Amino acid sequence: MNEPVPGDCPSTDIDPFSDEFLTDPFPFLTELRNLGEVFYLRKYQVWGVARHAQVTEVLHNHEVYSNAAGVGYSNLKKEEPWRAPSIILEVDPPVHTTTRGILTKILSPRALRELRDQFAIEAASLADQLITTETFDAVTDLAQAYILKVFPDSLGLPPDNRENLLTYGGITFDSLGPRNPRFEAAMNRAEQIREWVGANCAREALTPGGFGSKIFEAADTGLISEDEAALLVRSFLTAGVDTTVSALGFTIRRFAEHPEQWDMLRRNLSLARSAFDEVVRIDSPITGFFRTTTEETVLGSTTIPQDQKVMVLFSGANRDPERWDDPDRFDITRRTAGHTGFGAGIHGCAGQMVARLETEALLTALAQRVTRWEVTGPPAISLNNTLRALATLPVRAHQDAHERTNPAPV
Ligand code: OVM
Repeated sequence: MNEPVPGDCPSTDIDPFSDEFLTDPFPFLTELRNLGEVFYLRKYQVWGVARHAQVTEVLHNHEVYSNAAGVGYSNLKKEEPWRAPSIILEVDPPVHTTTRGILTKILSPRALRELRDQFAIEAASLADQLITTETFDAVTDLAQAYILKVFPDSLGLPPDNRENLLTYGGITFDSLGPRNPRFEAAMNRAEQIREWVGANCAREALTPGGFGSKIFEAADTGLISEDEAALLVRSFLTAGVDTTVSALGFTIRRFAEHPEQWDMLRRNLSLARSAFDEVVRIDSPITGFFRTTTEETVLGSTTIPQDQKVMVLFSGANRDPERWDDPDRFDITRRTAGHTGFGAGIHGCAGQMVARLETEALLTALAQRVTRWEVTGPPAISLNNTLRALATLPVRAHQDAHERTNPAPV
């Protein structure tokens, strides 16, 4: 094999797929940023970027930094992929241009307007139910319960066995890492779920009016084939559940830690949107994706050869002190534009408007009912090669009577 020579590029033994890194990546991300504009991850023989400037530079140059070899560690052009590659994420233009165009239309703010009321109804109903329980798990009872209701409903999926979506998302995000025990365990789970996923991407499974049937309408006009429509539906199943569940879990933890921010939201519900983006910035559900160089290129002062994997650490860019004032501070009034929690460039999250709409509805319903959050037991982090999330967060949702009628003054 033709080993790349790192030259004067700093290199490191930090392992972004180790338990220690996944448990608390932030000290490691600081180290990686401090190494330089580009670094070389010795254990995996790949390059990496963790500063905001280089992360955005890579993400905005899709011609040199390609997605067609996959966004994980393994090179899909050299290794047998475990599933058919995504026709929106794991491709470059011009294929990407067509599929992205279809999703952009289906997920436009205008198309999403009609979902707002439905999300608000479901959010209010869940919030009402949760406050009668008072103590619950913010991950399973709140984040998962809500997303597994509203997202598959919008897609048009049948109501049964929706927990499989969490399993499938977890498998896919683990599969983007190296072949470590987490990857192998994911492959073992994949077999049991393949058939269910296939069946739920089919035209017959999807109720009219949902995102899924709108994708099949694009097949009816000849823009994509029937098989491609099913693959695009699969992207919704993959990307739309674990990601928002993760963000919601972190949201509740952040507000439990920062009651003054919760008070601020309660006094001004229009902050729900920026609060969610601030969580996506500071907690970055997706740690990072890879790109693959299509030619020899210079990044910072490093020459990277052709056909090399580059790990793009969204979470590093999102805490870069060169870009953000006091980056570790949770501030729901922060101007979060430019965060890379949804990626950036042509592959920037296609579903981010849905995610914002979902979380805005739930945060609003909760802020109207809950006066403060108390964490009542140890939270646990779930270890996944790519997706950072809480596995559990036991909480009490307080509804102090005096505060409910008379919120604290500013
Ligand atoms: C897809 C896909 C897969 C993983 C992640 C993702 C966050 C999308 O299948 O298109 O977006």
